[in-house]
Amino acid sequence: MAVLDQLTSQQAIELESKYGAHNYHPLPVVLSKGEGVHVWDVEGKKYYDFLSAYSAVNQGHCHPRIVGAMVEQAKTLTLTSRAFYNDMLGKYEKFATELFGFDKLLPMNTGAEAVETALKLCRKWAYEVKGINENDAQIVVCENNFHGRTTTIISFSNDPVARKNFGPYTDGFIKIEYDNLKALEEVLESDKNIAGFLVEPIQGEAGVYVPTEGYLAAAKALCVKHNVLFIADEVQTGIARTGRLLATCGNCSCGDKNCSGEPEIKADILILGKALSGGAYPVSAVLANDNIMNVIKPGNHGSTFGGNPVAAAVAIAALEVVQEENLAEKAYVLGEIFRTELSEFAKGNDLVKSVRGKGLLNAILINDTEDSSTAWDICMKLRDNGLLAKPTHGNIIRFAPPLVMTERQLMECIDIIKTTISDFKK
Ligand code: IF1
Repeated sequence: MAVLDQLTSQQAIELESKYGAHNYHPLPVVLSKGEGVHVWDVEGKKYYDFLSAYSAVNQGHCHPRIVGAMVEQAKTLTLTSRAFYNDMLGKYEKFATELFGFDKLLPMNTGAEAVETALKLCRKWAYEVKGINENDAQIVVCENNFHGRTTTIISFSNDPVARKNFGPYTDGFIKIEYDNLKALEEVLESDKNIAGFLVEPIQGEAGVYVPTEGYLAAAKALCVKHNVLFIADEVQTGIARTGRLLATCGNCSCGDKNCSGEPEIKADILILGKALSGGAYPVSAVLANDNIMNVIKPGNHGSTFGGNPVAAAVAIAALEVVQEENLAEKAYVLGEIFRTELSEFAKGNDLVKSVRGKGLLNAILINDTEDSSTAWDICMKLRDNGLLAKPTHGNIIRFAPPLVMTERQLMECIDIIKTTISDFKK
């Protein structure tokens, strides 16, 4: 068999199983093509994608505008390293900082790298601006967080699967309950060495856990009171997914009318990834104002690929698509329809306990024990019926389609989901 011969699904799965590390347990479907809200497997079967590569493909698969920008730039200049300037990075930094309302951007590649960057930035600020004694800084994080896979990040995870036997762990993190203001207040009042509070506006891995209304704004106010940096990990919630440009966005300059009425919860440090490139390329970023970002000096931090011209071109195009196609607005409207329809359905179906989410980041809770395979088995049936979704911890199914979906397509998908669950036999 030549290396690039066309494979069957079974052959592709066998190759990965034999030659690849077993760090994933994918749904058995082998994809070879994507366009908009659809993906196709190697046998040519077409599916609706309800994962969107964990919310990276918000702009839809292979968006021609984004791919066009990538190809054009790839033919011109791909990488200079940051040892030299390139003529795309500054344009991207200006565009993105103006859009999100920050003075500066630090470019990285993956979400975890951007989280690491934010943690380093927060600590350095704590020593050099806030005046915490060296090595004493603490960063408050939430239970059931997911921020990535590096050694430091898993040090403050409480998922045993992600953590066990990867120690020794990095110090300097205090874990409190998510969505618990009292817990945050207590820790901020009892410890003078707190530099930052790192939080996901909606906890994705924990099963699309939406905090109580007002929690984030009140948490931010507590941070302001105690001179602690509010660090928003919007790697997953960011870039229109939850029906606003950012989940922490309020009456800002993004032009999104669904923001009005909601308070803006302006992060001190904003972490973006995933959809910043529309899934075409690994692009992540940390944004902050000068009083924070200026603690970073040459040599303190960097990355060979971070800020490369292809990444810059791709990110500009990806953000332009979000604006021009009103993706925040679409996610808002479609999300309302999705939750209304499925909540109604859940009332008459024993298998679905409830539906939750914001915009097009939603999940249904399956009525079964946490360790049963029901959610997985339903996802297999959904696959058979042409819709791809993935179960997450504790019998929850996440539904996060690309935001470029039409209302008609969404109704068709809701129909597939309802029929599949109605017909499901344990
Ligand atoms: C995997 C979940 C999603 C993230 C937040 C940082 C990162 C992520 C809030 C790191 C990444 C992913 C990675 C993915 C599974 C996944 C995920 F199920 F674990 F929770 F999206 F829902 N901050 N999330 O959600 O970004 O380094 O991966 O670019 O396979 O591990 P990354």
